[in-house]
Amino acid sequence: MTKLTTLGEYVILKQHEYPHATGELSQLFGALRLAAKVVNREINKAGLVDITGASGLENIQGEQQQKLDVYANDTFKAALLARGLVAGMASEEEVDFVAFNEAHTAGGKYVVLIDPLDGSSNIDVNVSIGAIFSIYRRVSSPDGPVQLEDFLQPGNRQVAAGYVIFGSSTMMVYTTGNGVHGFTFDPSIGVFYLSHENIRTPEEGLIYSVNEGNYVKFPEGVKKYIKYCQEMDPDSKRPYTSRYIGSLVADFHRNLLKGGIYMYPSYANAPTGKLRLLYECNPLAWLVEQAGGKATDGNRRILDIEPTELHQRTPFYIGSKAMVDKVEWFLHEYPQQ
Ligand code: P6P
Repeated sequence: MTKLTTLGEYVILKQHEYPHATGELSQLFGALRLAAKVVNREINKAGLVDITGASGLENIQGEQQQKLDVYANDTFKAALLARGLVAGMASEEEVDFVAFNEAHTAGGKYVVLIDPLDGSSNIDVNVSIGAIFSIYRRVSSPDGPVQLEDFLQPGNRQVAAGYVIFGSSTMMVYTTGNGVHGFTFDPSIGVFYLSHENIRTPEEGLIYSVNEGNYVKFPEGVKKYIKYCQEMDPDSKRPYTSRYIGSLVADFHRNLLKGGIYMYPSYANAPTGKLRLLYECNPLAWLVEQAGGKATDGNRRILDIEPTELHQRTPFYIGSKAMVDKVEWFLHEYPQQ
């Protein structure tokens, strides 16, 4: 007999495990859950209504903003604002952080950083995409509006992190520091059911994910590691399998469950990599560590990087611990000339 536990019930059941649990984090998850359902509905209709395709606008990154990017950003923002627990939000789709200064949010003790729809260039070709979120307690005085310092905290200070993957099924995967738990959405009744409790990622994986089209630009150590993955060595089950969807949440989710490594190195035209530290790398880094994996920039633990800018990027190596250790070895053995 399987147990039917919803995301809402599970968060409340487990809230006693949060330090200083006051039920507020549970309420915050309610906002994220609601927004995920609303965005999921629009994504599922995307092929049917004129909401796909470019919005004609650009985001802070100068990337063509897809209409669903904007819709997802506004939906998460509205849901978080309504709860009154969040003092402000930073987003890939917002130039600066957004202070929630309304009277009912002034004392909000949390800030949320989000990539509301990562991989959105895949929307029109029906490839899985995702939302990634990261939650901190604010550090500035609750008597005043939220400050930049509330958002520029290292990933090791997160109180919750997770993602929603909008794929063949929609799932929410999160951690509050007590393991990683996955919930699958049942659209017929509009609930997320616990489907993957205490996710552990295999210490060794057989999948490597990187855009090999950039091979010639990669650091020497990355080139050597890719060749290592492709060598014939049955004892170590090589060659590995190459899988790269071009949608971070989809590649990460598959590797989390099956084992594997995702790499987005730095190279000449991306000297600090492409992925953003605060709302892409930090939340996924905490999740993978909570599941037994590892995440670095090639030298440092992602979660220990002290942020200096809201939209700063970082080289990103994340996944099965033995695989991340191995690429780090190659990076140190073959330092960039
Ligand atoms: P490239 C999507 O734009 C994204 O941020 C991630 O979802 C994805 O893994 C990566 O960029 C793909 O980048 O340069 O390989 O197309």
